Amino acid sequence: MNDTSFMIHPGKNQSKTSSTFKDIGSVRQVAVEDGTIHLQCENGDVAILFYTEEIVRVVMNPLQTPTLATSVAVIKEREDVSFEMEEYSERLLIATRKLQIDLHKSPLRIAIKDKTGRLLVKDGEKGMGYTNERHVIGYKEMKEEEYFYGFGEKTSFLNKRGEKMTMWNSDVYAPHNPEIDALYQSIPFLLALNEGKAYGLYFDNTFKTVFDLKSSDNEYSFSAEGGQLDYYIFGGPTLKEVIQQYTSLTGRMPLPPKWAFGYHQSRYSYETAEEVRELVNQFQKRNIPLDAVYLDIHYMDGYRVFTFDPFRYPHPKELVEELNQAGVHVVPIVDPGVKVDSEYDVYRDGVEKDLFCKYMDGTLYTGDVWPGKSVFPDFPNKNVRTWWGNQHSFYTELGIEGIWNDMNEPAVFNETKTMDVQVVHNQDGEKKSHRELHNVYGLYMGEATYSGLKRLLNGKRPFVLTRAGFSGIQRYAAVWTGDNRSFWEHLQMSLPMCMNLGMSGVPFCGIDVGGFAHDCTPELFARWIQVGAFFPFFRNHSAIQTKRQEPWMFGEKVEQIAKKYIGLRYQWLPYIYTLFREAAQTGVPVMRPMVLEYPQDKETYEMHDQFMLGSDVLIAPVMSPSQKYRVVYLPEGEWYNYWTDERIVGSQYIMVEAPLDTLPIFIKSGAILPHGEVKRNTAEADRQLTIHLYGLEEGTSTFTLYEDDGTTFEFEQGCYFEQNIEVHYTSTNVNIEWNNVHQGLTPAWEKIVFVIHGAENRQVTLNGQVVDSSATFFEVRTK
Ligand code: MIG
Repeated sequence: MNDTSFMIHPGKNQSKTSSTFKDIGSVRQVAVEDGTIHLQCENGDVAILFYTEEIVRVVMNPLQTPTLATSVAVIKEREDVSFEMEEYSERLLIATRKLQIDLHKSPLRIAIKDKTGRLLVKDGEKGMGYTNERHVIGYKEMKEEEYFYGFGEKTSFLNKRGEKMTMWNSDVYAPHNPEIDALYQSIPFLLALNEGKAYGLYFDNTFKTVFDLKSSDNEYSFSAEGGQLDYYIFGGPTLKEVIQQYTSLTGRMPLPPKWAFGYHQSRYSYETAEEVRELVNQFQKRNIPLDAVYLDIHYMDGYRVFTFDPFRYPHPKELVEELNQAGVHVVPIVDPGVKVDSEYDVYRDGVEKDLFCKYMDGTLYTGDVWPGKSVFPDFPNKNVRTWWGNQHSFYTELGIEGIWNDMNEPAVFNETKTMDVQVVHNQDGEKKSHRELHNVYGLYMGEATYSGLKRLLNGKRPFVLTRAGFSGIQRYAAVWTGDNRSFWEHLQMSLPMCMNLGMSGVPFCGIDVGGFAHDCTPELFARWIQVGAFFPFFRNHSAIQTKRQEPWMFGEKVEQIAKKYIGLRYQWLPYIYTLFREAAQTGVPVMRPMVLEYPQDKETYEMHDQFMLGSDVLIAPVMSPSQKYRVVYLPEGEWYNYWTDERIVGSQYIMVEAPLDTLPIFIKSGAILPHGEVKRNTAEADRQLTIHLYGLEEGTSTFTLYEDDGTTFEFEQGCYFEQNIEVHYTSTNVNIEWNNVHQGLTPAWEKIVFVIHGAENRQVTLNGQVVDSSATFFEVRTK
């Protein structure tokens, strides 16, 4: 892939590109129609429109009146927002109740402020414009003390200021390193933080886009190889609100089935049914929890999707049933490439119905992938997606409820690594080049897969895992970050990668625990599985010909460590599940960078090596070899060491001892942390719920626990359980209130135990009563 050549910035290709840049120029005429402000400018037109009082959209089209159509990423209908507008000779002032736009007319420069007049963002020196190759580009000012997050799936650290990033879905097997800017996902969205306050910018353009926060110290640019300069500004003012606003526009994750949050085991490949049986046996024998096993490409008959190899997997239905009986789900891989084979029904049917990608002259596009010469479904077309979705009855009839989509950038074995950009998709009647729709191919495949499964599963929640995607991918699939390696550096990088994915609207994400390529070592594996247990998506996966990575492959000591942390994942599930429910409702991620919880604390702004799980839990993994101590930053407040209950005041860096079996975990005082039980898998219900209360000196804390059946969509009809736990601490008492918020379902708990940490020598009451020690359902313990 050649670097883009149209970027306008000092020092680079100046002579070549600066001559081609054309500023949009001055505003000549202003008109308002249907709530849209149209600006006719010297060198093109601009439209400004509000989606909500805090979301404004700006569209520039150099050639014609801007189209207000959106990409597939945007699902929100524009609200009817009232605004006031005042026109002066030099300026135009537009205000909703939450945002103000201060528009300078000649040349057109836009400043967006909050209702108090605080500047959120304004155009850079250059404003917006385009080049003679019709590349559109916008510039925004970077304030001196401003930090940048989001951008989806990117290598390197948390704060992206100083980076230049390309959005072009790419299969990157070469080791992921800070230099690689285009990976499998394209999420042209950023969050900017200045003095604790944030705004967001989403660039709704599916062509190859570039964000350049590197070439200038005081402005950044975002540009695209085609289409319009079409972007949304989210007014925040907090980072969490920016995420909520962005996900109100591009959608949120539907609640996945609970089994998707358990421990998953994968390998490229478990090559035979016998191997899979033996694998599951080992988990059972060794008492290690397991919720899912993945079938990589070897399960197929000559890599034909929607088939099983008759020799390696002769009776798939029996195998799946047997595993399902044991509470283990089977997740087969499904790639987009369909083998060209005139005896293969999927190929024949798709050709007959005209469902594969073609060139303008009608010839089929073919490319080489695993099956050899292959064709590719034209996913931007709705009929194609329905057809593809329906193919999944092949799997659902066997009892499969989860699908793993890979190679959907799409990856093709050729020099450009993808489909010919000259291919023309039929987007429901509109012909659009692959150049324009490349970045959304995986998103459309995700939609096809998720919707197909949902139709076929009769009320059960589907699980889809995807490698490629675009803004909005959270509506259909969990994301894993592709082919990492068993490097300590990749363990380190996995934190900021997933934190930024989470801030980019994708709460359900993870990495290949243990590393995909290269050989993992016992120490690296132990450290990786510890922290992996607290990532949103928890799957161990490794590549063919690398050291095997099942939890027992690194000796007895490491096996015990793996078992301990996989077990911990299950214990923590009631808390994690509640956080996922929150993510589904608000978009706020489960795995949170420190800055998301402590936006006023400058220490956190670039913190990439520790994270928060929800608001109350701090995870600080060890990520270097032979390291037995690490420095941890504890923000304001008081904290408890999860393992020792030691209380430590915050606003300081501390040194923590962390021998190989210890992942440093700190709990904020006041936290209410529900624990279930270690069990074989999520198919087993918790009989006991243990609620850990981390004592405050004085004050009140609350937590609302969420629980449902874990498998169906009945929670949407009210079939769920929500309990509010409120704890009042005084110098003499701990009063726990256990109040039902919603009881559409009765959880299976036979016993509820409150464990009080700290808050010594106080009288404990539950809903006003002193708890009788002979009580059978409720029990209170102090630690
Ligand atoms: O590398 O299907 O990222 O997880 O095991 C080639 C084989 C294709 C790439 C995926 C990886 C998967 C592998 N695939």
